[in-house]
Amino acid sequence: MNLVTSVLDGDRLALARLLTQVENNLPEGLVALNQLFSHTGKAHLVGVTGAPGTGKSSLVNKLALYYRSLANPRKIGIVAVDPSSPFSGGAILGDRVRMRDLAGDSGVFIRSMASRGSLGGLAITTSGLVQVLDAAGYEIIFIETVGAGQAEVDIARQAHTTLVIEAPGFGDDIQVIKAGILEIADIIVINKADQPGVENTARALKGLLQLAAVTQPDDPSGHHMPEMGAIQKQPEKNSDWQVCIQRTIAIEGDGVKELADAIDRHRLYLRQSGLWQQRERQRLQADLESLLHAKLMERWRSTISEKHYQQAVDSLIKRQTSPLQAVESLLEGSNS
Ligand SMILES: Nc1nc2c(ncn2[C@@H]2O[C@H](COP(=O)(O)OP(=O)(O)OP(=O)(O)O)[C@@H](O)[C@H]2O)c(=O)[nH]1
Ligand SMILES: [Mg+2]
Repeated sequence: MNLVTSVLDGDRLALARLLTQVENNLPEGLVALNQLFSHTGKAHLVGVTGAPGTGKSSLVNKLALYYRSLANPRKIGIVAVDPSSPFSGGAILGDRVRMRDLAGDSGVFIRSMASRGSLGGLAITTSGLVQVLDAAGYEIIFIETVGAGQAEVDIARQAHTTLVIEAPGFGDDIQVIKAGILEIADIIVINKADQPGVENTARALKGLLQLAAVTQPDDPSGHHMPEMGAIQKQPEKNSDWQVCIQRTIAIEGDGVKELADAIDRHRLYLRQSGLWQQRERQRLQADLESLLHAKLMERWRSTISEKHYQQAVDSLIKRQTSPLQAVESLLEGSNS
C-alpha cells in the first residue's frame, strides 16, 4: 500500500516515515503533501510560544492528557520546533517527559523537528508537518516553538489560536513582549503560578494589554487586535476577542482544564465570527508566498552563473554599484 493511503488509514509507522520525508524535503514527501492537501483544513492549530524554560512542553503535555481524558477524547498532534539546538535541548528533553506520560496512547502523536527547514524555510517545513497530521485526523495540533524571534512569530502565525507562555521571573524584563510577540497572543498563560512573583507578572502583563488596547488606533472597540502576517498586514475586521490571562501550574496540572476551555472558546469564537476563514486565508496565502519566493529564487539562480553572481557581490564591496542597481543589472542579465 502506498504511504499516503497508509497515513490516511491511521498507520503510525507510515505517519512517522512520511513526516521524516517532509521534514527532509525529499521529493516523495513533497508529492505526498500534494496528495494529502485535500484532506487538510479540519484541525484546530494551536501555537504555543514563549521564552525557554517557561514550561511550554509541560503544559502541552498536560493539555494533551486532559483532552485525552474527556468522554469524547480528541486526537492530539504535537509538533515541537527547536531550530536553535538541533540534537539536544528543549524540544527533545520535553519530548522525553511527554513520551513517558503519553506513551502507548494511539490518540497522540508527537514529533519534534530539529532541522532548520528547507525550501521556503522553517515555517514552510512546519506547515508541511502540520498538514500531514491534519490529514491523518489529528483534531488539535499544538505547534510549540521556543523563543521570540521572527521565525517563532512566523510559525505562531500559522496557528488559529496562539498561546504565549510567561512565567514569574521571566516576566520582569519581559523578553517575549519586547519582540512584539504579545501582539500575536490570543491567550496569555502565566505558568509556574506556584512560584513567587506571579502577582508582579500578572500586573505587568495586564498593564501591557491595556496599553496595547489604548494604542490600537484602528480598533474602535478599544480591544486588542492581533497584527497578522508580515506579508498581509490588514488588521482583522470585527475582532472583539478579549485576550485573557490564564494561570497554570503545569507540573501539578492546575489550571489546565481552564486553559483548555479558553482554547475551545477561542475556536468557537473564530468559527462564529468568521475570523476562522480569514485566518485560514492569511495562513495559506503566507505559505503560497513563501513557496513562490523560494521557487522563483531557485529558478532564477539556475539561469545565472556563480561567477557572474559573485561579480555582482564584488561590485557591491567596491561600492561600484548599490544593492538595488546590482539587482536590476542581474535581473536584466538573466533575461537576455
Ligand atoms: N515550579 C514549576 N516548575 C515547572 C512548571 N511547569 C514546568 N516546570 C518546570 O520547568 C522546567 C522547564 O519545563 P519545560 O516544560 O521543559 O519548559 P519549556 O518551555 O518547554 O522549555 P524549552 O522547550 O527548553 O524552552 C522543567 O524542569 C519543568 O518541570 C510549573 O508550573 N511550576
Ligand atoms: Mg519545550
